[in-house]
Amino acid sequence: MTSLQSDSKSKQAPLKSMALLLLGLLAGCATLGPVQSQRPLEYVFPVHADRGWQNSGISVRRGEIIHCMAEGQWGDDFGLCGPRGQPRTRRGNFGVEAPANGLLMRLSGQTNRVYFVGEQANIVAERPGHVFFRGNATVAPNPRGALQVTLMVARDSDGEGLSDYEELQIWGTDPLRADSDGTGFTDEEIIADRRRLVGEGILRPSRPR
Ligand SMILES: [Ca+2]
Ligand SMILES: [Ca+2]
Repeated sequence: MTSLQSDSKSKQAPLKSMALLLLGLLAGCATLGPVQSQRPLEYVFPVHADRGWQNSGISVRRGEIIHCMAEGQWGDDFGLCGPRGQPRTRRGNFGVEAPANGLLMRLSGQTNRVYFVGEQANIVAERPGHVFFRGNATVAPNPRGALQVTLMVARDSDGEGLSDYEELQIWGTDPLRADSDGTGFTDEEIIADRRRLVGEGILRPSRPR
């Protein structure tokens, strides 16, 4: 390794530490309040195939993790399907390319950021607002049926992508420090490897789609 390469690498560690510190400070500003050590409440409600964007009535703050699970069947005269929709027919009418009749989510006032939920998704709220859902369909012949959606909203006080609840109750990391062990990697980055072994679990944030 040349001295130039070595010098460049040694400069990256403090830069990353500063970035992690800034991440924690910004998250702290965005999510003022006590650490959430209890499992978040579950809200269950229907989302109907024959309606447009439907307000769940649940509001979130920026930086919170929105955990969605859905089950049931809906559809139209072309057939019924579950929350994943019809994988062979994709549509992009709402700002996201997703299977037809798949379950979509967005926040109020955020028309240009729509997420495909499918059966399960964990989405970090990029802004405060109410959570809306609908099916990925515009004009459908005789839309019918409804999905049952279960929603949990979890605080992520240090903003690294793991909820306070999971950090305290499952992983044993510090919910107020993005880099609990000072290795230069966020807790979420370190836990990601363990998650690959144990499965999706709950409240794992998805990357933006
Ligand atoms: Ca966290
Ligand atoms: Ca943490």
